[in-house]
Amino acid sequence: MPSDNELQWMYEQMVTARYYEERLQEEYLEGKQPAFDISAGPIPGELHLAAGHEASGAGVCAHLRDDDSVTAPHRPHHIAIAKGVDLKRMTAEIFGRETGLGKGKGGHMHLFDPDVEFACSGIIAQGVPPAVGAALAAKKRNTDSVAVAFLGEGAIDQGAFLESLNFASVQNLPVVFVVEDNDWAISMPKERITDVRDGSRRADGFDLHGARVDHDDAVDVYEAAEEAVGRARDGNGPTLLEVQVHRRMGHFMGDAEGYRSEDDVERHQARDSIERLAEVLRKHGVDDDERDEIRGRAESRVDDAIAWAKQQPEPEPADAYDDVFANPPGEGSGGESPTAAATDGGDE
Ligand SMILES: Cc1ncc(C[n+]2csc(CCOP(=O)(O)OP(=O)(O)O)c2C)c(N)n1
Ligand SMILES: [Mg+2]
Repeated sequence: MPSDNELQWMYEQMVTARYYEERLQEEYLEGKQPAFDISAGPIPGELHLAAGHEASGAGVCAHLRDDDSVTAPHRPHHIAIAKGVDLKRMTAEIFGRETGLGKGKGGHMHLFDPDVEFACSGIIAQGVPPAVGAALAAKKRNTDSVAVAFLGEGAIDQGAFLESLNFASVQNLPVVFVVEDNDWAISMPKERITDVRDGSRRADGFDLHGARVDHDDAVDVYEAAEEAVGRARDGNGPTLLEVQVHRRMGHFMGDAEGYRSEDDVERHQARDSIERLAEVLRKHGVDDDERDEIRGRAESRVDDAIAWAKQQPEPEPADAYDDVFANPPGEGSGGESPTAAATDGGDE
């Protein structure tokens, strides 16, 4: 059972993530209507929200230190927040600003914060082999840091994931694979992806530990992750942990969800892990005022981060290729530099 401090910490991460995404939603929709123009407004591009996944990020990251590595998928905010990613620079990145974590070039699916060893990617299961690499590095350096790879249940047939399970098992690496099962991969229901309802059973095929948490209860996730992260830290090898979460919203902002029945939406919205944790806090003597104080602190932090990010400068177009190519176009590779294109009138 988490301590009272840990319960409050998890609650704070979860309400921060939920409120952060509510605020991002408002910003995102600005300028996108009436015909949904994905490139318009202060947050251009796609936006995948994780409302209903918060218990998984908080329950797992409660056991991690700054030097533990985390890789996350395209729905990363709740995990990034719980891992301690710099909220201001993360927000600036999402708004495409110069002072963002990736100088505004990555957007919300490509957040990298080396200070807390966090990375995410829009490519499904992409983060799994790098997490295994980080675990191998930790083992070779004789440190006790661990690596955690988060992925969606829609990614569990990726070859890279299955190869990673095998390599981690055979090398006894300090890594935890966390599958967030929200029943959907865009419009594809889980039963059309796999006949294995309990994804953690795949661990058996590689002789590693497997566990499943059947509902997005932060305390249950905390306890399952305590065992998995502890096993990794103690040198006792990898774990595949599946967590049932709920996708309270569409796959991405603007998803009309024509493929999804009303019942399914209601079912996913009925289970709110934040409300469940509030109930646990109540039972542990944390009264309404104290919970309001936590929420208030979380909301001010988010509001400050968004206000700060919106004041940050846009990147210079001439810097578009910096940090992107090893041999930038126009510097000996035969291509044309963006600066030259801009002065020539370009070839758009
Ligand atoms: C290699 C790869 N193939 C396809 C896609 C397109 N794609 C984006 S999200 C997604 C579904 C992901 O489902 P899941 O892993 O369950 O995560 P969820 O969105 O449910 O959190 C797909 C197929 C991609 N990004 N990368
Ligand atoms: Mg999914």
